Amino acid sequence: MSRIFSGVQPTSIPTLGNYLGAMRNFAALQEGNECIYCIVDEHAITVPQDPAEIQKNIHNLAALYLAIGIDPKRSILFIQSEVPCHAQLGWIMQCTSTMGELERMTQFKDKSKGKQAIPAGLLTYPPLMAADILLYQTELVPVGADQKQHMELTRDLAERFNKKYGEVFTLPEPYIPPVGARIMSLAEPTKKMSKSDSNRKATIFTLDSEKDIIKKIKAATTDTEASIRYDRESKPGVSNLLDIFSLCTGRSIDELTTAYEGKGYGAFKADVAEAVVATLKPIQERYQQLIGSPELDQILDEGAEKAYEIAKKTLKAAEKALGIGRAN
Ligand code: AQP
Repeated sequence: MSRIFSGVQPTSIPTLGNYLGAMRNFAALQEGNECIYCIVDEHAITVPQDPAEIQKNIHNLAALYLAIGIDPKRSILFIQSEVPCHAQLGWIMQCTSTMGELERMTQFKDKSKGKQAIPAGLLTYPPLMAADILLYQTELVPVGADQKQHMELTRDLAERFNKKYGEVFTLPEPYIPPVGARIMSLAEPTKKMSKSDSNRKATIFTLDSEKDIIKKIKAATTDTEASIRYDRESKPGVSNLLDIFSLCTGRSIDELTTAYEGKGYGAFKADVAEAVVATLKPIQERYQQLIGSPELDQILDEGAEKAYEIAKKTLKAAEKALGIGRAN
């Protein structure tokens, strides 16, 4: 049995990338493990958010977590800002990090590129993420490949703190799936699929209608070769669709390329779209039953209480090790 922690930002409706790369594993990992899942709203405000919009996204994400199979009887589901220990340990982790290592983070470089005034929170996002994970003495963190560098930093910070002040934190391991860890944009398949992509055609959202899914996949960028084979370098669009198809059906890439030999992109895309619709439909149906339910608030209240009980112990131990407050 392992302690699992992961989070999703309520920056929009989660994408097919968020689902296939991370959230799908959240549900599977509940079997035999102790899981804690978080709506990381403090991470979301590292870039400006509309208050009404983020409020809506928090509720939508809570319902979606349950719709993908997170069982609140087995797992803890809560909102990051409702457990103040995250911001508190986040500060301690900021004081454990150096500017140099934070400036080297690829996500910081990407998200700050071209910005006149860079929010300081974009730079200090990784120490807050480290705090999220370390507060729960987490052993395994299911994430997509884009979080690998932040996971390495989390381990470095935990190790640095432990060496200097004594063993407070468990060193977590990332759990990055072998396939699906990086679902690419449908419009620019050399770039990852993202919630905040301004081109809405680039991204499939988990709550997209059947019509929109079909339309977006039909318009997905491929190439002029007209052959369905897997090659991330020279055929990123087709390879991305093959990954999506394989993950949605459980059929291997080899099986799919054999089955579609000699067939055109039109027929292939139609079948990929059908597989995506079939994967998302049951989630969307459960989501519709849950979204207005008063049970949702109760689950989040209980989740925050349970999370706080665990988190406060680690925070206290870190403060005690540092000698701050009257912790001794
Ligand atoms: N394209 C992707 N393929 C596979 N996994 C992905 N993840 C994100 N994009 C892909 C994984 O989803 C989890 C939740 O992501 P997040 O909400 O914490 O933020 P993110 O990684 O920054 O995802 P987005 O969609 O790109 O959001 P925005 O646009 O708001 O920044 C993580 O485990 C992530 O690895």
